[in-house]
Amino acid sequence: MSNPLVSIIMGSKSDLSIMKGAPEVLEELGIEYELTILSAHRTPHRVMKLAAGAKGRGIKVFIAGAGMAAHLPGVIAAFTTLPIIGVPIQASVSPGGLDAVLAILQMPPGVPVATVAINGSRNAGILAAQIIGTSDDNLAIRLDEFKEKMRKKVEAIADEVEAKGYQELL
Ligand code: RP5
Repeated sequence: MSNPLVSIIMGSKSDLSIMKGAPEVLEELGIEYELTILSAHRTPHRVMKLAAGAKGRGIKVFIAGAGMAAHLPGVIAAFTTLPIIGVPIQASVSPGGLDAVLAILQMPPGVPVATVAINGSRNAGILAAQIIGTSDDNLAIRLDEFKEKMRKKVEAIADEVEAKGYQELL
């Protein structure tokens, strides 16, 4: 994409199937992004270069997903003042994803990273859109429409369960 506003990074190719929720929702909302696979531990110099140069390239928000000792979002935060949304990923050998949650949540004072739920890449995309939407009126309208669609969908289910009883929805 020619003018990406969101930079999506994940620690491994094995994270892609979970992280795809972020680019998917950004596409739904019409927001340009870049996406790559870089590791805080395996490719630290390239992470540093990408993070340090992002602001100059017009990036507004980072979404960084990693599992296990999930240092990627925090390492990006060390090199930029752009907001970073961390996605804790439940890796196959993880104790329920809590390892990544704590690694991303427990940033030292002065270097924050926003954190979504375990495997919450779609919410990370929506949050990135909402951050950008604070200074983009057209996007703010698209976000209102997005929420409205969600409201209607949930209300349709409420109407259905109220009319038919819960057994019909099982
Ligand atoms: C983390 O370790 C990655 O983000 C991934 O979630 C986990 C396992 O990585 P691989 O061994 O699958 O490359 O760095």
